[in-house]
Amino acid sequence: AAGRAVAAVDLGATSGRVIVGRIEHGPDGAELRTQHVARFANDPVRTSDGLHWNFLELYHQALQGLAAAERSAPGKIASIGIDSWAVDYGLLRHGRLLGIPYHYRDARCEAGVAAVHARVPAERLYARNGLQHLTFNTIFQLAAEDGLLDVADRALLVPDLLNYWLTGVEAAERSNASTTGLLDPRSREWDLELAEEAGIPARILPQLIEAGTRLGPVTGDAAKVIGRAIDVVAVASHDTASAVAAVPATRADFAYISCGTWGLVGLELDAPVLTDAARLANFTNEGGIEGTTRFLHNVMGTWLFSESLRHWEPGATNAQRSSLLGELLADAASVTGPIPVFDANDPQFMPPGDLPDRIVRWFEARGERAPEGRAEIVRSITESLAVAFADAVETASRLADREVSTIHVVGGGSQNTLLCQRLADRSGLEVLAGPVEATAMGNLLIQAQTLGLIGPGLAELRAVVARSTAPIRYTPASR
Ligand code: LRH
Repeated sequence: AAGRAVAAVDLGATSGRVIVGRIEHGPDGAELRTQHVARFANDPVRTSDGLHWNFLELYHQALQGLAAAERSAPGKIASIGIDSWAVDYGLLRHGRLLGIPYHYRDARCEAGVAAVHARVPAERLYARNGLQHLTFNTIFQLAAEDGLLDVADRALLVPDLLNYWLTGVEAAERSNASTTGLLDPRSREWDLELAEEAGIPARILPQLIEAGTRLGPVTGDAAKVIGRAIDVVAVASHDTASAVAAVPATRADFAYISCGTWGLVGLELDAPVLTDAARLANFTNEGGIEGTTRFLHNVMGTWLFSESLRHWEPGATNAQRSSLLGELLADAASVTGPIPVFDANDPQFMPPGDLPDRIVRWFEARGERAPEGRAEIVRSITESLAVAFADAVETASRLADREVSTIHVVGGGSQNTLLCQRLADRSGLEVLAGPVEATAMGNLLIQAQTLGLIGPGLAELRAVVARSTAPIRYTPASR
């Protein structure tokens, strides 16, 4: 295994990165060392028919990043794994893409919700698929395809589509398939009966595979661009699944928040919770590795910051915006007096556009004092996220009847010290923050397990992360 490395392509809703990982042997066992070899923006594009991902650009950047990975360790990269945000897909016919994949924030989903609910009531849908109602769940998006399903012979989720372009293998990796609304959370098989009821042709659903399946080498032109025909491994291709796998928990009674564009707040369970109470609390049951369930709630997440900054600084780069956010958070920390708190779960914050204005109007509509100026708005977002996160942890613990002693925050949002401290204060629980790159680490370590570079099992994967990074501890302020 000497010198062997693995490469992760991790696509988030605002940026993507390619990271190379190596296993080293530390005093207590295997550790993971990571190196960023590429970072790129993910800027969606609006055309006359709606909001799309700049999909070819993402593929191009992934290939360039993988070429950089190969150059960084010539001949050493043993495999490649791809993960991304969930739910979005491309439709194909005879292997050809039938349109530019839509962004889940596109407004067309509403029509799909009405179409599906007319055939399958919400209660029945939850009993079958266990998913929190989000207008963009794949089942609703597919129902909004307006005739395209008559000609399509395949739907591939984003990482599966990229894997297909790289290797020619069509498959649906299960963790991400669990976000479509067409997978049975108990059997982990496609629910073909539900698909038929919802008017979705079964033929478009590809064969399901487990994370850790070897798909085969990169072929054709892609291999030339990368520089070598490296093997592709299907990882836990839902970014949240990879992030939760890489939570450095050392005990069982933890909650997690995978905090990026979205804040995914919940518990890891052995089985789905499909009760009416879980449905009404809008909790989801997604599938993780080793048959685990991600029982969680989607909270708006760092989108509230990033979309505000996009409005304030339209011409800035991602890097400029994140350094400005750092300054605003420092100012926000010293804002005194009562901080206005809004409902960070309110769907009106979902579409792109002037977010600070929507926040101000949220308060005005209720006759409450709205935050004024950038620093107070940033503080109000932070406080509102902390409240929503703490609520979701408490609700998860109640619905699943499980004690929680620690909240692990991973992902980009774990760098937000004000948010982590306020979460500890609001929840009364210890918060352990980091790693920032949990998703990429989960991606890399599932490959490392597939190749036998580390031992098998989720517990070992977590132990590697825990040995490789030291989370930052936040304790609740005494009240
Ligand atoms: C986070 C995420 C989340 C989904 C959303 C669409 O990136 O995958 O788990 O709900 O994107």
